[in-house]
Amino acid sequence: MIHDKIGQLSTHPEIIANYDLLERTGVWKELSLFQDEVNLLNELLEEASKLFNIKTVNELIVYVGKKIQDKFIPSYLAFVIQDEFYSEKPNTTCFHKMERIENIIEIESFNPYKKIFSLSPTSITFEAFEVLVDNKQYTDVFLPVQPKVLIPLMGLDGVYGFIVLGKKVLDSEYSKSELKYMDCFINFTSISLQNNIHYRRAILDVKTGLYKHSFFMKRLEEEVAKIKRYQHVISIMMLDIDFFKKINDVYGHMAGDFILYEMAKIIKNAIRIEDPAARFGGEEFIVMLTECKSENAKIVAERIRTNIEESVFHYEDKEIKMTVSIGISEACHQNFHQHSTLIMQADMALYHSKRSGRNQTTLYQDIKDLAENKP
Ligand code: GH3
Ligand code: MG
Ligand code: MG
Repeated sequence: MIHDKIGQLSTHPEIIANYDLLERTGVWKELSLFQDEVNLLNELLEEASKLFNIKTVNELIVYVGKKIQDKFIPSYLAFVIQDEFYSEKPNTTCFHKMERIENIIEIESFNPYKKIFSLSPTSITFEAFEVLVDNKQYTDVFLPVQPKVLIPLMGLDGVYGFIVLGKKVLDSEYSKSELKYMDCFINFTSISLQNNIHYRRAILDVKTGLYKHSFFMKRLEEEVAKIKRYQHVISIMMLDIDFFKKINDVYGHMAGDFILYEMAKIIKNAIRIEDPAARFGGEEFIVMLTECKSENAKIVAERIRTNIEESVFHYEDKEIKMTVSIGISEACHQNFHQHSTLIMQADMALYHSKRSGRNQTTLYQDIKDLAENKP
């Protein structure tokens, strides 16, 4: 390494004999600056390989937050990131004195900041930012974190977010070299963030934030393969919104999309975090409940169904009521089914719910004989 070479050279007898000359001509100083730069680049390369291996946005925020705080000791630090692409409201994470704190920055929409950083995609002091934006509504929101510098997180798609550095604990200014280091470090952070966001976009449905059909099917196949080997049991819940077409016809497609998003929220809130839920098709959802027999899946399904039935969806000035029909199938060690059969059975149960008047849950088990006797 260059660093080691400089170290070895400095002990060479001829160099020691001419030390004064090297000192007077400034060669030593230049070499030590060069050495510092090499050290910094090595540190950044190490950081890059760590950053690129981080799997989630949350882990990335925690890692980068710790690094920045260790190195620069800002009083406050905030991350504003729009990773939930189906919502305009960005996610904000704040730190104070090395600790994560409750959010103290309230931003309703990321769009104005997206426009500002698209025009000026580099780090900027807060004072310059205030002049550039010239609208207190968009700048005063940062005052609780005593902002000094804002650094955008840029990617192929434009701005994904930005970091707000609060003033230093010791109140000194950020030096040029600190800001230069930060720029490189944040460039790597942006690439990692971009990878994370694009991966999520590849597997999540844009209108609901639930998994896409393709990702769900892969997970289902994997889980089905484990059933026999590990004596697992899984249930599949298929949901279809009742008379959804009417919503589009009466209130328009945007109202329909809003209902899809709200339904997805209700479904997600009712299931365990490890159980994948997906948008199966237009207004159909599917959930895989792992280690869950169909009787227990029915309890979850009924919770979702009644929650939807009792909800009033407020879209603009309209109050909309909805219901869903649900079908459930189960596979276990003794009663094994391939994933395609499981889906077909959940589908049959769902259509039984539809035919029997909608707004109800059916277990495939309960209609099995009926279904098997069908021509
Ligand atoms: P049923 O109770 O029998 O399920 O009736 P339904 O009206 O829900 O069923 P149908 O299959 O006739 O209509 C589904 C509708 O879902 C038709 C289509 O316009 C709508 N749809 C599908 N995808 C989307 C979407 O992404 N957004 C909106 N707004 N509507 C969608
Ligand atoms: Mg349908
Ligand atoms: Mg429907």
